Amino acid sequence: ITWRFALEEIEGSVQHQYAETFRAHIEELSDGRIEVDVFPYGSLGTSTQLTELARNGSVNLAFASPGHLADTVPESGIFNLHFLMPEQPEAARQLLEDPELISQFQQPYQQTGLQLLGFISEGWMTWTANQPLRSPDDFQGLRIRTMTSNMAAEAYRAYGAEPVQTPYSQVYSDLQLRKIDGQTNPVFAIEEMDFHEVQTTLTMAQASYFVASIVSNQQWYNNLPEQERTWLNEAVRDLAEFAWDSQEALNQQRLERMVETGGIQVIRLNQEERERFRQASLPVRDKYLEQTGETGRALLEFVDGWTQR
Ligand code: 6CS
Repeated sequence: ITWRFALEEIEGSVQHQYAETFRAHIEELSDGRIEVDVFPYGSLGTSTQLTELARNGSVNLAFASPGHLADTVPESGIFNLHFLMPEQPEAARQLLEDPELISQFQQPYQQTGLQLLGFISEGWMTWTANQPLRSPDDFQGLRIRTMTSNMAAEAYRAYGAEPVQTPYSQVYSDLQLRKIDGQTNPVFAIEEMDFHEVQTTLTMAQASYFVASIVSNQQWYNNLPEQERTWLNEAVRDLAEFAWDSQEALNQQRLERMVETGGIQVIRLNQEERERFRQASLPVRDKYLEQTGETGRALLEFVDGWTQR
């Protein structure tokens, strides 16, 4: 038996490390009966296309980042909101693993033919440009590339930017050709996609975590023999801690590498600077509620509750 697992990231990435570990774990649990075929980003298409492949069953498993997915599953757009998740890494990890959170999301995912298996974080989103981005003033008219969903763009429109929504594979050349001024991603991704070659400055605002969902085709999931479904759920649960630790390590290593090679200047915002962004980000929550209604309100309250603990 072979399970096909599609990734939104290239070899060596957080998603790739996850998938390779998942593959080994499933093979072990099933005593070699189940093999996992991993497809790194590239041949199968953009994130949005991967989601289509998961919905129509061409692949069994896929990563689906809310930054792209929110146009299909509006509720998932909550992860595009800034200054919402708990800032402490341990709290953020526990929130993402909370079965109550997963179950609140289940129906919105299922409506599109996807079974949500879990969330992982890939670290803080950072901002790159050819200038520091210390306040919303620095964002005025900035053509910043965001992931393709509207919610992903709204977060930056609120700062005064002119977001450009494009697939991941297009970002490097758009930066190089100066079609865009900046982009936003976790550190590891900036390094592996070589964005630091075409950007001078990396600003760390700790405004939002990059969150990805792990999904499967819903019908495939429902039709799995019970034993296999158990292994699948077990593997996702068992890998949660690994996922968190591996993204932390990868982000750390690659930041050091970029700084050492003089690839990019790093700026960390202080609390006062962050507060200005937080204030500017708040109206985006209403946009989220407009698109998600009661389900969205419940999710927002749930996440807020975690943050205020
Ligand atoms: O920026 C993007 O589009 C992509 N970034 C990461 C880190 N993972 C997948 C996503 O598609």
